[in-house]
Amino acid sequence: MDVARAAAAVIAERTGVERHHVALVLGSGWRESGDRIGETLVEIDNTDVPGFAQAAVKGHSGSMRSIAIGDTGRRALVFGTRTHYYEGRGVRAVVHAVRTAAAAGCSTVVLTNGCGGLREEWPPGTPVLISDHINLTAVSPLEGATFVDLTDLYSPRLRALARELDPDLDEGVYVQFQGPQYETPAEVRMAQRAGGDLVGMSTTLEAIAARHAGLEVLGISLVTNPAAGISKTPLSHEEVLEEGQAAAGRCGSLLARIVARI
Ligand code: 8IG
Repeated sequence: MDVARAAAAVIAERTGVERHHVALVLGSGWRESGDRIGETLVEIDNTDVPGFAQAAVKGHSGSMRSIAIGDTGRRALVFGTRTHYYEGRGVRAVVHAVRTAAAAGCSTVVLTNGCGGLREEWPPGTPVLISDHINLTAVSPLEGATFVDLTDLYSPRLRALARELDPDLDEGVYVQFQGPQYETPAEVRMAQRAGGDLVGMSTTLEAIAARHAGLEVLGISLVTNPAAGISKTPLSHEEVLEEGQAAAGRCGSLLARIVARI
């Protein structure tokens, strides 16, 4: 938490504002959407902020931005990249952005990701609200006897707001695997039988840390590929980036309208 406070202090100094209100973490396929949230007032290199590392995944930018939310005077803190658990920097590094957001004054975090879809009615390019999760990483960002209730972890209030803005939005259960390899078809079948709808390599650890830090959480996945065994073709990261660009219109407008109403 001390590193998060140090990070928030640098953000306050560089942006000239005491606090930010809403934080967003942009996952695979969401970068262009992030450009549509509002006017970027300040961009800060991740390497200038304590605890942040350069982007490890192609298509993620290694910076964070302070964005004006309309003319409300409110600010969004947009992280252009995230640290994944598979990078091996430990769980604390994975949830550092979320803890920094809380230390920077945010009361809400919007966690976005690119993921594999388990439902045939969700072709690549479909955004899906996360209604709940299954954390298969076998780790937690919480230490010691920290018994946090995760009922309604993904805010029913914010999900209702998102569906009001885009009535075609579906919801689903996100299953986090450690990665970095994609699932085997057998693992995808397991996720299906366990009640999952989406498979990915992020978000659940961040959501847990966010709840612990008192943040309201909204999770939105962009289905960028059918999960292994559901698709006929092998998975590729290029496909992920292409689908993100193709979906930027719908996803960007959704993000902008949600942030304006949070
Ligand atoms: I983008 O099919 C993206 N991320 N685990 N499985 C997992 N993570 C992903 C996938 C996928 N697609």
